[in-house]
Amino acid sequence: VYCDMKTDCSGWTVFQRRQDGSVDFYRNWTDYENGFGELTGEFWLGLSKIHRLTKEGSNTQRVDLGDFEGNTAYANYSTFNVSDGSTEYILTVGGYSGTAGDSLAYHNGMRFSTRDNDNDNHESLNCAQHYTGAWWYNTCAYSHLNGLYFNTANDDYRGTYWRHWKGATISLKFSEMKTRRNN
Ligand SMILES: [Ca+2]
Ligand SMILES: [Ca+2]
Repeated sequence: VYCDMKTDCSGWTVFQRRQDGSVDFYRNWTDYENGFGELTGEFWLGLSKIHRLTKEGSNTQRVDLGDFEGNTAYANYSTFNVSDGSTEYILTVGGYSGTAGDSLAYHNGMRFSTRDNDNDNHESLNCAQHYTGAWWYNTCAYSHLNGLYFNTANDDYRGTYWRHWKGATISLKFSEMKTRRNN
């Protein structure tokens, strides 16, 4: 079994991590397309790579979360893929199981949006600018793991949150998003 920095021996490829606020996640379309950060620390792997990882076969996504009190939770999606750049990286997720609650269903079928490319469903707002993040915004977000990183459990809609676990806008300490091929 081949294992490296971004693919552990269980076959998961991590494509997002937040843990200490060391990397700025309020970035433009090109950065989200190509990726940024450090694979050993905080990073976004890149939408084009996430598309390539999920375009064939069927894939699972797992989201691991941690709060500032030492609690952890996860969300597992037995269906997961991200479309290509020509369709602005539409998210497809389904088959939820886990302990965090399903805060991605609201984003199923949405295109990705960044501050300089508004593809959300909110007619009067640029969700990425308003929420200071980048996500598969609807009108706007039930989960927001690329938001601002706070060092406490702030109640701030611009933060990194997962509505069905800690509440609509309570900042998390840790997040990791990963995918692997279903057998
Ligand atoms: Ca667009
Ligand atoms: Ca909009």
